[in-house]
Amino acid sequence: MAGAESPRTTPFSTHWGTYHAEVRDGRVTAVRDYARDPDPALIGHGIVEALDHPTRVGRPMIRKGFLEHGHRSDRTGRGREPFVAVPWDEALDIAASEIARIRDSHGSDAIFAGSYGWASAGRFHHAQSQLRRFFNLVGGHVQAIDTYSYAAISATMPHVTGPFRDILDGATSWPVIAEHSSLVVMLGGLARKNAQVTSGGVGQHTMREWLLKAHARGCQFVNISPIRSDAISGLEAEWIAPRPGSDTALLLALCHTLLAEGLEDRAFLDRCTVGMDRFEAYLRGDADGQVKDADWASGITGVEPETIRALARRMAKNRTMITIAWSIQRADHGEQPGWAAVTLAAMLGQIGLPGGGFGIGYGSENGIGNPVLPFKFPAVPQRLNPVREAIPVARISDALLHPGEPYEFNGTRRVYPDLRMVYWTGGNPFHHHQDLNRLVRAFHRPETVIVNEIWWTATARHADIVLPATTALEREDIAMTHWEPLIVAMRKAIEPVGESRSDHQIFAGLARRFGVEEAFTEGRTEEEWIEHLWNQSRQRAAEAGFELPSLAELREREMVELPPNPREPILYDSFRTDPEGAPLETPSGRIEIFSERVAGFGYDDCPGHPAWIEPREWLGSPKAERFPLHLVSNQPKTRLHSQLDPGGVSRASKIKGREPMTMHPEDGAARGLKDGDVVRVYNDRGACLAGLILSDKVRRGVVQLSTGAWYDPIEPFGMCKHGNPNVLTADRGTSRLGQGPSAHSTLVEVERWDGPLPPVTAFDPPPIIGRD
Ligand SMILES: Nc1nc2c(c(=O)[nH]1)N[C@H]1C(S)=C(S)[C@@H](COP(=O)(O)OP(=O)(O)OC[C@H]3O[C@@H](n4cnc5c(=O)[nH]c(N)nc54)[C@H](O)[C@@H]3O)O[C@H]1N2
Ligand SMILES: Nc1nc2c(c(=O)[nH]1)N[C@H]1C(S)=C(S)[C@@H](COP(=O)(O)OP(=O)(O)OC[C@H]3O[C@@H](n4cnc5c(=O)[nH]c(N)nc54)[C@H](O)[C@@H]3O)O[C@H]1N2
Ligand SMILES: [Mo]
Repeated sequence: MAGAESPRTTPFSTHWGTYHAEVRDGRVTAVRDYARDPDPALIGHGIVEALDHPTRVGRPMIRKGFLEHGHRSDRTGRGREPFVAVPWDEALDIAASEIARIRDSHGSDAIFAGSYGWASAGRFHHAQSQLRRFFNLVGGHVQAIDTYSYAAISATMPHVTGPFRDILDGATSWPVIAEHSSLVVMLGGLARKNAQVTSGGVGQHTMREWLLKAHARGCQFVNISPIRSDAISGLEAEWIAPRPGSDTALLLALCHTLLAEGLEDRAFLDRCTVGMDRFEAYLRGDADGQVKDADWASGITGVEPETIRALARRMAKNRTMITIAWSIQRADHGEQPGWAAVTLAAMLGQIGLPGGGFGIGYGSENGIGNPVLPFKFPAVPQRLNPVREAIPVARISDALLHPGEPYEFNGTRRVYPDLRMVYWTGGNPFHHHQDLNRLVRAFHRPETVIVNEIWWTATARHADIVLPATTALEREDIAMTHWEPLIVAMRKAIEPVGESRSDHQIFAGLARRFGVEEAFTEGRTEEEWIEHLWNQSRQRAAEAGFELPSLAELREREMVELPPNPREPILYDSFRTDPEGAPLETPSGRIEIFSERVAGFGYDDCPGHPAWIEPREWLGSPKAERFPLHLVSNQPKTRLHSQLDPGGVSRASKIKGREPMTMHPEDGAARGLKDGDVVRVYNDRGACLAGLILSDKVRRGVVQLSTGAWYDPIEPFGMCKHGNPNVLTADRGTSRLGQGPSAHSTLVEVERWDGPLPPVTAFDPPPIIGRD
């Protein structure tokens, strides 16, 4: 075996699974799935090509105009000017002096470091924790409230059933569903692709097995979604495909049918809810003259009235679990469908019973439905933020473009702060935000933009100062989250690529320039921090009755799995048993079908009970005459958001280098399109190219183009050559209540692209020049 050095393998954890990296000669050459994972995610293998891809940033970079003119540079140069590589010390000096300048002349509430994004798994190197810890030591920063994932529903549910976290952490577990549910009605499906992921790490991907078990026991499934494959194959799910964005109308009609046929559980409604009378008056149409029955809903949803009535009867007859994917609230008036679904579940009277009631986020993440650990792991302490100012996360362009303008949010009146600096780390707003052309304009506003990034993402390209970060495979860490029984010693597989540094090192360097390095590091090395967090974890675990090994032993064993939680949760079971003794954390202590509090806000876009409010953009709106296709920009199967798009797995899915888009064959035929064509997808906000797949797994009138293809405009504000759907999506708050993102309320038209095919350049680094 002379010369054939056998590879070293090191464990690592990602948001999409646990793996071993094979390392030869200082390079990761392959990735192996975790042996105990019954349904490993494809995504992980994409890391091999991405790790040392030419698009790694590698060295600190400064935009040419910014290097020459500082904050007085032409800010429209962002995203098109070349970069200049500079030494670390110089980059950190410039970054620190900009932070100090803006803080001292405009106050820390001129600095936006909300920095939304998924970053990487690993407890210590969590990019945003490091960022906030630093800023909180030097005066604070403007934060972002809530998530792109579920802003609308997490603003709504506290008024209806109590804190949103309780619904996620307390979700009825899969084993209970597998044993007890006889009908699962899935709004937005239970997509296997999405259950690949849990923030913070995944050991075993469990959803598929549990669903197949339920099916084998005779449980039936109804997939309510524009996409048939949102239900896993093998479930024989019935497919109902309402027009996207019309779920609330469907749900109201299901409620109406229950009432009309006397199928509602009056005893449960009387004991456990408030406001049913107001809702009933709405269903009857007392105020607006419109009965919300199945015939009415049929006109809105395109679903046959008899299908709706039959489903309502079936739901009343069975032990029915209603599952709500987060997608359905990432849309105009996204506050409504979840509230309507909870109301329907309350009328069925099965909330708190094994296998009945509702859950929010099954299938959206692997963690939902797997019982959480009874303790939380420690995080890097972020300290207190002296700045109280914060914006709803998805209102970033509004804030940058409209400083000083008033807006409303969940019962409060606020004013957008005057943001002069943006600091982003561990997120990619040029992936995640809606209406990217508008975001480009918004990013022309601040005086200074600093980004820590691993790769030349579009966000890095739109920065003035880019500080190169390491990947999780270039540093030591521990993956641990209360969503997951597996704890993984994440080992450094390779040396940092180029001159990249961990976010901790980057912020320690900035802290030094503010004279607070000691306070930032607390005198610990990275290794000592990891040990410190682990020791705290061992203590917390011990208090909860679990024994964790020493750090050395954890690393020796590579990973440890905590025993399954013996308690299989059933959402709101104690409330159901004793609504007086174990009330919900709502004003009335009960499920609020009508909320006086929400009604008191006086929002016409979010009244006091679930209501059908027409989306501003959907197949039923006048705009559909010009843009007759509804765009579903859902989560990608081959990557996490934009992460690893340059990697092998994601790139193998592309068609002629473009992101694949699925369309119904009849819609294709009507436009003379063929499978494999490159098409131009457009509306009045923007355009992108995509590679066409014709399939009847999508509803007619719908096209599906996943998020995450790296934004690749042909010229500033021009067509994206690659297929990022966010050049098309609308940047509107869901309502004044949630102000969440509403990406799913988007109409487009599609035509064949007959022009010359412009090369995709998103994965080439931007022009980098020497100093003059
Ligand atoms: N149209 C449409 N848009 C959507 C959605 C949709 O359904 N439709 N979904 C939305 C949702 S739910 C979400 S959560 C967002 C996701 O949006 P993001 O979380 O912003 O997307 P990611 O691609 O995960 O971005 C993470 C970035 O962090 C970088 N990174 C990873 N690890 C590290 C690290 O250790 N240090 C540093 N400095 N950087 C690191 C990665 O390279 C990557 O660029 O997208 C939203 N956008
Ligand atoms: N592989 C992979 N998994 C992921 C992620 C990823 O990037 N990649 N991202 C993770 C993150 S951050 C999040 S927040 C979750 C998100 O989880 P979800 O929000 O559940 O995911 P989506 O894929 O956006 O949507 C699920 C399905 O909802 C359907 N849908 C869209 N619009 C409508 C509608 O109006 N009505 C109905 N009934 N259905 C509709 C679509 O067909 C879509 O496939 O996924 C997580 N899982
Ligand atoms: Mo998300």
